[in-house]
Amino acid sequence: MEGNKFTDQLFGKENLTSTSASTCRKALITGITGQDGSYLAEFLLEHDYKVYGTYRRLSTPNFWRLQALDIFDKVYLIPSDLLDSSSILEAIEVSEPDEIYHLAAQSFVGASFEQPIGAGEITGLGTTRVLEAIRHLNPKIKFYQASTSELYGEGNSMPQNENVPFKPSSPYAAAKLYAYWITKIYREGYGIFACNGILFNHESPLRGLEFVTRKISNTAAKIALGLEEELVLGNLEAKRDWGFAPEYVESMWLMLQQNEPDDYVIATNESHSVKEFLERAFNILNLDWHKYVKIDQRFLRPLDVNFLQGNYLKAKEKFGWEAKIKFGELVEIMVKEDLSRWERWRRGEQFPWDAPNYPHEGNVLTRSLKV
Ligand code: NDP
Ligand code: GDR
Repeated sequence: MEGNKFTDQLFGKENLTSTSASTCRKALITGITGQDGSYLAEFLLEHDYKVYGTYRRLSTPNFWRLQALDIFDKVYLIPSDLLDSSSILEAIEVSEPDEIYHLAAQSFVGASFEQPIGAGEITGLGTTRVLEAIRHLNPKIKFYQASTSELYGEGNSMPQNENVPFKPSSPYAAAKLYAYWITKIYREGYGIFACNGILFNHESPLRGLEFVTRKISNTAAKIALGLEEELVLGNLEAKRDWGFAPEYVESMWLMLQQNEPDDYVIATNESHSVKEFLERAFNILNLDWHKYVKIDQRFLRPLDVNFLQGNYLKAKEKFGWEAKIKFGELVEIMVKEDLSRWERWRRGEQFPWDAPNYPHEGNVLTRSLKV
């Protein structure tokens, strides 16, 4: 098998405890339809895994990311919902995985203020449902939990590493805190090989449109082409440690290849504000963002996290992971891809892509988004 160039160069095969991934191992990804799920599926396929993924039955199919990466026909799909334990049991029984990457969650922090109970049920308890299924069916399955920098919350010491205490600031983060601890509890209590990847924000052209980076890259591209007139945002001062998603999913895999299960921060150790993202995105398009951006209280959260920056030294020392694509290049990748998509759309091309079907935010109503 030809190894993945990025991983082989960066990490060296000597860091891997098990095989060089040449035998056909099986992985189950919960949330394979999401940004990380689809990139991880691509990565694991490149490493000769047989890849299974869970998806929710929806009235309209949502496989555009798998189609965009041209792997839709290469993965096995299993219907399953985190609210339904029996469907999780079934997914594990059907796939008999060596590794489970638990990525499924209600992942939008803003929405967790609107649906706090769902956040707890899906993002929190959903993790226990998967771990319980592992405990009952096969405790030898390795488990990756998608933990998050949101655990650190507001007003913490910085840059944040694995020893900084958590102070969650949203229902999402509170649910993820529960999931973080239940992962440790199953590791220490039942000997399950379970790892928390504490990943800081990671973005890509496959990012959901409600997240601020893709909202900016997509709307800026439309403005440049005369398809949109303004971009309405909330807190421009918030700072995040933004990396590139395809690099981050590799760290998930690396965590599960170590001798012992552990928890790791994955980040770039750089922090930039939403305003800096705006500036960079509009500059790439030769536009002045001040002319197009409006601030609306409706996009402010009841609580927000204003500063995140991750110290990933442990992951670097343990398995050589390091982000290559930093802020400036990340913005450029996203803006150029959204621009190219809208240009192709104007030419009448059809390809897997979410934006044309996305509702205009002016049409979306919630308590905080009341007009
Ligand atoms: P996405 O929102 O793109 O994907 C989330 C996935 O979860 C989708 O496949 C979604 O399915 C699925 N899902 C949602 N609710 C349920 C449910 N009730 N039952 C089963 N599946 C469900 O998120 P990302 O790919 O960006 O993130 C992956 C994970 O990593 C999430 O847990 C997120 O919280 C966490 N994380 C993400 C970071 C980031 O910056 N991206 C940083 C740190 C952590 P559907 O397509 O049907 O909606
Ligand atoms: P985040 O990402 O909350 O960090 O969670 P998001 O892109 O939603 O917000 C980042 C920051 O930008 C500010 N902001 C806006 N956000 C959105 N979505 N829309 C706006 O119009 C807007 N204006 C300003 C926000 O207030 C915030 O401060 C992401 C998710 O992927 C989580 O699942 C993951 O755990 C964390 O990253 C790490």
